[in-house]
Amino acid sequence: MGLTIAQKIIKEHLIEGEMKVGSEIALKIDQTLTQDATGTMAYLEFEKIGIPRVKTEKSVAYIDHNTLQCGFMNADDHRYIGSVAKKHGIYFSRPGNGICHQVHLERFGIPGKTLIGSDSHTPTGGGIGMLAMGAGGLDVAVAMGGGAYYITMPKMYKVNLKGKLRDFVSAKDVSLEILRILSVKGGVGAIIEWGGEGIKTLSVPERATITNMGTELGATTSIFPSDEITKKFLEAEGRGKDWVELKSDEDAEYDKIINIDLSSLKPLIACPHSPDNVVTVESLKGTKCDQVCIGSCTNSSLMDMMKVSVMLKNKTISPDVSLSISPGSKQVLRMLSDSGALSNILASGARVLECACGPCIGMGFSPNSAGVSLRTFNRNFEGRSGTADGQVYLVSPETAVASALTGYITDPTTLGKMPYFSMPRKFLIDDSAVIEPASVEEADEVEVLRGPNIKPFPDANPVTDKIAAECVLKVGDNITTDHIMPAGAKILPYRSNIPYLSQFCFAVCDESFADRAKRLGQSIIIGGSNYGQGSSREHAALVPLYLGVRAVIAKSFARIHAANLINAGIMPLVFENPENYTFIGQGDKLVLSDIFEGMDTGEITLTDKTTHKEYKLKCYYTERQKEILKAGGLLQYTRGE
Ligand code: MIC
Ligand code: SF4
Repeated sequence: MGLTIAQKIIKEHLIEGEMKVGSEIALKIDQTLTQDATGTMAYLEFEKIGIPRVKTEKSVAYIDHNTLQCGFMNADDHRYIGSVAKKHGIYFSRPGNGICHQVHLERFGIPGKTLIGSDSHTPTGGGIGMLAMGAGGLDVAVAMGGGAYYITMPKMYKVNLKGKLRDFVSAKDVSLEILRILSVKGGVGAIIEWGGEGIKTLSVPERATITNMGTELGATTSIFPSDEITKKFLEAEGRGKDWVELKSDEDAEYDKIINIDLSSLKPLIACPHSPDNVVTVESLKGTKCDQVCIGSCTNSSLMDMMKVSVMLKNKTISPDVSLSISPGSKQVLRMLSDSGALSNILASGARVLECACGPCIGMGFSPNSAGVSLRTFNRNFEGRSGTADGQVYLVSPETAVASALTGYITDPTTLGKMPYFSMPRKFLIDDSAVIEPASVEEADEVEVLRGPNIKPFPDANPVTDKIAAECVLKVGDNITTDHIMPAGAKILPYRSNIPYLSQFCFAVCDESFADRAKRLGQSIIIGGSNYGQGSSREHAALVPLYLGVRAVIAKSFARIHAANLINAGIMPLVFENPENYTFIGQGDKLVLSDIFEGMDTGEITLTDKTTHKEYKLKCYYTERQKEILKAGGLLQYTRGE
């Protein structure tokens, strides 16, 4: 049997395990990336592991999330990351250089290599044929130290594209279409390979928009072949020598095949508050909008910005709309500026923000009360924009501009013909904002600079044979890590201060959660399906650990979050019969017994002392995961404590 692209890369990087769907495999990791909001924790963990220099081929630390500096915290964290990177062999991308995924694609990604990043949108690298996955900070720290990355061998899905996108319909609409088809759970446990004749019409940045948003499907990652188009992109970046061809075998087998005709796609829009809540833009036409934001790691490439520029040329945005534009990288911004395209944007009345995540993570530019905000981003979870009742819709850059001009949700295909623009054959190369690490000889002299905002890790809490604890919180389906550990400009600066962060845990669902959990000392959470979807932030596990959460029992879990729970020493457990979720109430006294035996048999008994009922729970831990849980987490396990 032939192999898919992902299977070929996995085979080449396999350290342990069998390439059998559902079994645990260990992969050699060639490259890592971190961003600042998860990076401080990842580097503190790396320091604890105690390896002097990274063992990867390339590791890069980006500053792109926490760029508003209201007080010393973020600036201190930037300084810490810059110094720790210099000491341990990591390249440092300074604030202003751009969003990690955009810059990594431009300057560092290599087809056929493995990449893990402490950010869930790391699969953006799949746009040039990397096997790129989001991971918890601790997993990235271990990989930097030369350790393997463990995943469950995924299923393989294939999306075949045919035809060609019409004017004003773009890669973002392809992402929304696949979300409409599969939903935010539809990619769980799978790698999505994109192929078919239609991919020849998509440039690398367009492919990267699609692999970026594959994260919203819950997929392990998404990948495109590395072909002539990839080669041209790398050549334009002055990195033609990094190109290798990658394609699946003719007789590769897939668990699911989906066909999409690009020619028949219409502009789509994801309504509040989920990326799979997709309808046609046409169906919402005439809805008034207050704010439009263009940028984020999904739609901030030069191509996206050029489209925006030509559509805005000689036009002024609606006086009722506030429009922000954040180019994805310094390369993009300089090219916009040098070509004169930036001028159209500025003249239109748009506000140009720095090359960073910005509004996507609530780092400024929150909408007005109950404001309708159209964003070219990838997530519209409730409250994420920083305005609790903000109504965030996800759209393409084309729909964003059309709506900013009219002041109403507007289908861009009604605007006639897309104005002409051309893409340069060579990109402007300026790596001056990437600081090289110190040489091995000089590394000892580098001082790591720590600010007062760095607080110690929560204490490990090794799993015991019996856990008796109250159900402190019961939540529904599709709970995101933004519910568990919200982000935003006010909270993000405390990513290295778990005690401070803890007061905001689950505040979106229940403001009393943190106090109640603390008072109980130890507790259990009950969740629905796809618990922990969204970001890779390990804080969504470390903060509950700090608050005494010992286990989360849910109908199902999102991949990265389940791994983060285990890494933090918290047991993720799954209802054998999902209907039993209904019978357990918040406040019930729960007992998990004979846990060690249950970990071996894969079945643990839960007794609800309040209702006097018993339920069977499933756990699918590998030998390694059992040891991690018994050690109280991956850090303790790695250090042999
Ligand atoms: C996000 O888009 O939610 C983030 C912020 O980039 C996160 C990482 C984080 O929480 O720091 C992600 O996607 O992993
Ligand atoms: Fe940054 Fe938003 Fe992308 Fe996360 S999704 S990396 S916050 S731009």
